[in-house]
Amino acid sequence: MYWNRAIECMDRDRLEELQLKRLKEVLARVYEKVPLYRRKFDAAGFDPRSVNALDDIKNVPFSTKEDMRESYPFDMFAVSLKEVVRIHASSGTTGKSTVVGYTRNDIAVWAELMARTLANAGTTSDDVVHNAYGYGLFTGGLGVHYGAEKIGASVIPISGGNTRRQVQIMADFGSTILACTPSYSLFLGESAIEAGYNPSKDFKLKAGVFGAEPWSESMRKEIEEKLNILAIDIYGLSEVIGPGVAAECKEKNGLHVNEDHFLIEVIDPETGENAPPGTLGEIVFTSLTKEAIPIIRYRTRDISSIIPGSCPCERTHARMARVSGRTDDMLIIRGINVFPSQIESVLLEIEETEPHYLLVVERKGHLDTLEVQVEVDEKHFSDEVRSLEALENKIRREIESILQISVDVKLVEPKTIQRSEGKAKRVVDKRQI
Ligand code: DLL
Repeated sequence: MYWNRAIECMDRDRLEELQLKRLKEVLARVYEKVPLYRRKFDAAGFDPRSVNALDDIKNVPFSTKEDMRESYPFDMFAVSLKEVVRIHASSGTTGKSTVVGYTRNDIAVWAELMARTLANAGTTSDDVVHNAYGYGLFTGGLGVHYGAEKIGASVIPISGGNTRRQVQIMADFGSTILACTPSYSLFLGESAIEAGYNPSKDFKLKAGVFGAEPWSESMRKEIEEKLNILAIDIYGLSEVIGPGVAAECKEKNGLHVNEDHFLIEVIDPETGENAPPGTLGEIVFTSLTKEAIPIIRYRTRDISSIIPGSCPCERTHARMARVSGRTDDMLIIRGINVFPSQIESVLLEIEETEPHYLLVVERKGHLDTLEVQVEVDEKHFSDEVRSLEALENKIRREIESILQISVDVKLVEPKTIQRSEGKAKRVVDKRQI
């Protein structure tokens, strides 16, 4: 099902004409309005007026998460705050988060793209959308919300957490579309069974839109079987717009990128050169229409490829393969982006611990857990058990206040965490997805 067939199945030549027109406009706009881009363009000797073909994008300098951090909070905005109607944020690599803004028009575009995404899963105005993505600074909750309202579906803005209640509401309200992270959908299914429900009989669910974290074909199979639904993969990132950047159609053979609004490239992360279609590399996006915070050749650190050939659904927009990894050390735990450096910065502030730590990530019964093991210094380790417990609690609270997810902290004896001669191994990810 299409939300906007004319655009989604647009003739490619016309689509590329539209992209080129929008690319020229956005380059001129950021050069004028955002000092960071002006500096970058000037330093690289790039004149935005020199772009005459889409391929000329390769002459444009990249932008990165570091640029966003340096511009914290609003320096990459191309409009004044007066024109911004919404602010979202996601984790940064250090204490500072990555902040993004939306004008009224950006919100309208976002709603349109999320309507397309939800329509891909068959959502219509007859549906009840159970939206268990988090509402708040995270873009998942409100992104799905606006798309579902645009379609005219009935939205249940349940947000995350309180799983027993979610299960009951899903059954009582007759939710038909589930929106949440793929791991949470399995946890919901399992909790429903534990509570005595039979998801195939007691729920009216027909499809789910799952994303915000990596998942696999085998996980899709499990979700589809357990919940008796169609499960599609949806992708996005705050810097580009949030969810709504790309989504699978019912063919489930790649995620159609909303190319009328975003230009996608795949590059070799080492050389920065464009990679040929079908080759894995780092995904780079340029937003073509964003007003509040346009991003130009933004290096996502996500690894994927562009799938050559056309899709039987007749959509002409390029398809990207499901995201298979990252070029950096970002972890996604229960849908929340976590950088080891965020935890490190907390540990470094704590006098009683040594700067040796290990993060152990596991998936226990479909839910991710994070254990932070950290060495206590010699002096404090001889202390009594009670004060060690108090220290564990203190560290846990500080980390939780920064990450916004629960963690376990385990203090270990001095010199027990394995030392490395090269790059320290800080993370053990035992999840198999
Ligand atoms: O996770 C936006 C989103 C919300 C997407 C709801 C889909 C559904 P951020 O918090 O900024 O935004 O995190 C973006 O999450 O760079 C990827 O590494 C990862 N990610 C998002 N979707 C997928 C997916 C939202 N379908 C980061 N598969 C991205 C794999 C994903 N990874």
